[in-house]
Amino acid sequence: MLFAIERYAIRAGSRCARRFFSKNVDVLTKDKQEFVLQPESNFTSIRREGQKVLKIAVLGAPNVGKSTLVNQLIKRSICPVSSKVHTTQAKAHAVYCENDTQLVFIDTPGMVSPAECKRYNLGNSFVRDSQLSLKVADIIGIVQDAHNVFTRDKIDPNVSNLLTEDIRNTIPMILIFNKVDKVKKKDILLHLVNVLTKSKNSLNFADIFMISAMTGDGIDDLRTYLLDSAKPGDWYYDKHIYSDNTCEDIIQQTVRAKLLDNLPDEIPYNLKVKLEHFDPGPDDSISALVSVTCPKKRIVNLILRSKGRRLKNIAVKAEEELRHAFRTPVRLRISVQLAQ
Ligand SMILES: Nc1nc2c(ncn2[C@@H]2O[C@H](COP(=O)(O)OP(=O)(O)O)[C@@H](O)[C@H]2O)c(=O)[nH]1
Ligand SMILES: [Mg+2]
Repeated sequence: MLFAIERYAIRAGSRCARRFFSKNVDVLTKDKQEFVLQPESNFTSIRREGQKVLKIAVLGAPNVGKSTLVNQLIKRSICPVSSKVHTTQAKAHAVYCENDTQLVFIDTPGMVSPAECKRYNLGNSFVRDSQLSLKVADIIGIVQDAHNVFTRDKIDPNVSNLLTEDIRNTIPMILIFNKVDKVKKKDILLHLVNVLTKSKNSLNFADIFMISAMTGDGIDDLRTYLLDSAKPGDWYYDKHIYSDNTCEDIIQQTVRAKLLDNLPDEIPYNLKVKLEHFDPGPDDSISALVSVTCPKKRIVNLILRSKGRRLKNIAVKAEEELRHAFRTPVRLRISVQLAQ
């Protein structure tokens, strides 16, 4: 019986995807719920014996590697990553299923002060999203950049301010040292563990992990730990769903992240990125057209410099990541225009 319901749900899901794929983005934005990445109401009501779930809030200062880590853990690049701060603009759920267990990661924007919100043109979601994600988490992962000598031996004050007494006493926390690939002297890691866990004001961590989200070192162990920590409960999402973001969001955020990586200073924070067209090919491939609107002619010229080589590079990098996100061939075109 369950199988039958599930098969029907999957067929309904793929019909939804087909419907979406055959329309352009204007239609999508009016009816985002239709896209297959979104949870289907049929799905969530299906209960299977033995299901387990775990909701993990991933917290940390900007640029410590939270999104890279979540992408590695779910084996898809759906969270935008760049070398610049504030790549992630709003919280997103990233979902990983293995056997009877579902992990739901909440990738949060880095913590910021109101002054930074203004400087980087950020919405209020930055602080609010992190607070919300804590309230619903079963476990909190605090990510530290083990290579950053300025910040690695203290928990970011914006992070610890979020951890109220109530949260500290009720939700287990784990400490995740990331970027260990860049730490040459490994005894530094031991020193960091002592500094962050042994003083009387230290947070109480259930476990500590040393990982490199970039190379994948330690990721399997961390995933296994989380799978083992899951508790009996209904899955939040159907097993085919891997993000609560729409496809449109994922494409836009990925292009924005590549602009952040490839343009100097704060220029990319002032660009408007919009998915203009999205089309599925007969072979399940995706073609997308993204527009980038610049506030000044000088910036249009900067992006198109070197006979468009820079833009080509941005498109190729974004395409690569989107292929990994959707696990299907992606053809991406980017158009650059001056704001009216
Ligand atoms: N060397 C190294 N770089 C990493 C690692 N994890 C993330 N990064 C880089 O750190 C930068 C910020 O990563 P991101 O995931 O966007 O950080 P977030 O702001 O915390 O989400 C990117 O350039 C990543 O490639 C790691 O384990 N090692
Ligand atoms: Mg991020």
